[in-house]
Amino acid sequence: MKVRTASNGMFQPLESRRLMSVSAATTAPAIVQSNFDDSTACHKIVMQFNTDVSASLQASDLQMVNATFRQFMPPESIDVHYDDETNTATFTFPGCDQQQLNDGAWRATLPADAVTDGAGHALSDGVELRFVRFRGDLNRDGVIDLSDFTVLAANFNRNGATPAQGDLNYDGRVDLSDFTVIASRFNRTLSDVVQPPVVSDPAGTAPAAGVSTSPFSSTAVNPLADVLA
Ligand SMILES: [Ca+2]
Ligand SMILES: [Ca+2]
Repeated sequence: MKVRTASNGMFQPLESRRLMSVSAATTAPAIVQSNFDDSTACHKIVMQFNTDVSASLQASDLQMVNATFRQFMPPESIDVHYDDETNTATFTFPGCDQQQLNDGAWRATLPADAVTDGAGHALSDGVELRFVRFRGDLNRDGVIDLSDFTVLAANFNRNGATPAQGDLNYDGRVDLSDFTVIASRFNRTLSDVVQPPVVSDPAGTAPAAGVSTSPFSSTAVNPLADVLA
């Protein structure tokens, strides 16, 4: 590739390495991919960036809301590890019981202005990751029924099993403990199993019981239907 230089007006070749450096300095960082991972006992939210944002990224940049319970997760319950080689941030939840998210419709938000690259450029776009955690719903269709039981039954007494195969308590084996979880929720949906708190203030001006008083609590919370939309 050739570019016109300011010194003599002639086209001159430039090393591709130099061009990449110029591009990186003028392009806003972006999130390449993001997902919720509950395949291990330590639940994670993984976000990969297209450039190094490690200097600005903090665990508290991620805002976690369980919309079913209208609860904000306190930022001190969140931790983050950054992989410099892949520019991947892995958020974990040491403040949660067994480092696992409760059942519910969740929203994980990383605002665009929360993260910058080394040159101070903010993210081109933030991300709002919406997902449902429903223990026992192996095929993730929103109801625990015969389809889920069939998966568990096919793997019963299996060692080295994954949660998707029916190991719901993460002990590596599908057995009666896991069967009990599905049996206790059989033919039920998420809204059947987890009930949002009753809000006594119809105007919605007072926080519901159990709602966190974290700094995020002033942010509007969408109802379940909105989160699942
Ligand atoms: Ca299911
Ligand atoms: Ca198990």
